[in-house]
Amino acid sequence: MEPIVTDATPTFAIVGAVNHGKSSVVSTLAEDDQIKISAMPGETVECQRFWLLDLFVFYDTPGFQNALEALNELAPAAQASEPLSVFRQFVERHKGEVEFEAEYQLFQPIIAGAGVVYVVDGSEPLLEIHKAEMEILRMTGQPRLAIINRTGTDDHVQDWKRRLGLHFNAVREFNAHHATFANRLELLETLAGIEQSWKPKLMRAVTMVREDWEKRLSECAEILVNMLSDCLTHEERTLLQSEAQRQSEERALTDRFQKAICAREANAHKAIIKLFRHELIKSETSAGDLFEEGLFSEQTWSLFGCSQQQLVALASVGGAAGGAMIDVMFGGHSLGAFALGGMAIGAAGAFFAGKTRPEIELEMPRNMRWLSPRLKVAGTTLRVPPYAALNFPWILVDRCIAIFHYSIHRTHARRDKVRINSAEEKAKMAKSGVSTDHWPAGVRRDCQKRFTALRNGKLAPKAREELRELLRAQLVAVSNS
Ligand SMILES: Nc1nc2c(ncn2[C@@H]2O[C@H](COP(=O)(O)OP(=O)(O)O)[C@@H](O)[C@H]2O)c(=O)[nH]1
Ligand SMILES: [Mg+2]
Repeated sequence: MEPIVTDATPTFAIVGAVNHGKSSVVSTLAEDDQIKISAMPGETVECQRFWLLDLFVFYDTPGFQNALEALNELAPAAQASEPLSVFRQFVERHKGEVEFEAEYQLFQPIIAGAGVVYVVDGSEPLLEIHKAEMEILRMTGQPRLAIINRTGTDDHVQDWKRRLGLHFNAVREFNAHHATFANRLELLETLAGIEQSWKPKLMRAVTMVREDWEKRLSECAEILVNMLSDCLTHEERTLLQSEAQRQSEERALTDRFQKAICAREANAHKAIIKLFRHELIKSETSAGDLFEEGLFSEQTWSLFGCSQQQLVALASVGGAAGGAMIDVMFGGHSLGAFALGGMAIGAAGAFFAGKTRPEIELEMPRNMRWLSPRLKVAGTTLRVPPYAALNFPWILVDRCIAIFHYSIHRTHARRDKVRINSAEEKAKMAKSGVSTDHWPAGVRRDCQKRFTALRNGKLAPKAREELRELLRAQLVAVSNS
């Protein structure tokens, strides 16, 4: 849906030489990955309007086509009391002409009052034609910012900087493919500073962009809490039809359990991606999994979540968790005394609280548990109880953090295929210290308490809010990383 923008909405025309990254800069600033970007020059043939919320308008333009000729004709603007009127006459004179088609397009928003953002590729050399472009833009008299965006490895940045400094109110380096939210905000703040009379309005808009981001982080934390609450309490039941079919029914039930959890997790991932306005991040499988490795794969369990040592430390947090865990470990046999011993977790305990995925257990109907298979009768209920593995919530959280980390670090200028490799993404998260095994131990303990409460179905609204706040603070840390 188009936001409501008015003539008073701060507006900028993104101009520059063809193929220097104009559309890429617009995509990144407007968080729009549907804008046409191409290695082929001349893809953008007319001005197109894009928005960042209802706070900024950006015109993507075709760039210059015939700057040297245009400069000759526009020279009187340098002395004119109202320079834009010279541009207006130029546009009227050349309407429909092939020679100045691009200039005709790109001057339109500027004549209407837009500020100018001139995008140059710092990996390309500075040519005479670019000097003409800069001169034309200077003559508009409109507030002007220059952005140096490098698309290749060659480095002509210093040449560009020296020259741009003569013609523009501000010059900034900006990488359309790798800019973080902080980089974007900084650029918008710079835009706000280039014209005194625009500053109050633009700074208000910048504040609102920041608030919108914070709101999105809170919403993301809410997505996590909801997913955890569903996944940690989910169970499946079925009526056992006949003893003969018990094995296949058990298999079908655990399968159903696994699918339901995976679908719930995939929904959370989708919601996060949507929150950060990515259309190109989508699953290629019908199961909706964005990772190459599924939630219940051994690789996922060895990579994500907490370390073995951290899990052992967490096993005693939150009351019954340790006991419940060990109970499940021994197939539901009551080992209360053993559990109360708490930390007496041996090799088997370490397995359950470890980096290997424990089996999904099936609960035998109470009255049948001690009967011999021969005596078990049809008509009883089979149940997969909520999955008690200690690392389970941590793996869910860690994978969501991975999706979040990927989404906020992938700018909307990227058009390459999405491929989330668990090992690669986890390594990136670890490097910036944001995966759950890098969280402060106190935060992990605080979260663990709430996970236990969630599992017991006792998470009061207050505790839920506390968990959301704990997770939100970690998302802020990821966002700042
Ligand atoms: N590696 C890299 N490539 C970029 C960057 N910005 C633009 N490009 C590439 O440069 C080419 C031209 O970009 P585009 O935005 O369409 O330029 P425009 O013609 O000025 O609108 C495309 O192939 C982009 O993928 C960048 O920051 N990094
Ligand atoms: Mg373009």
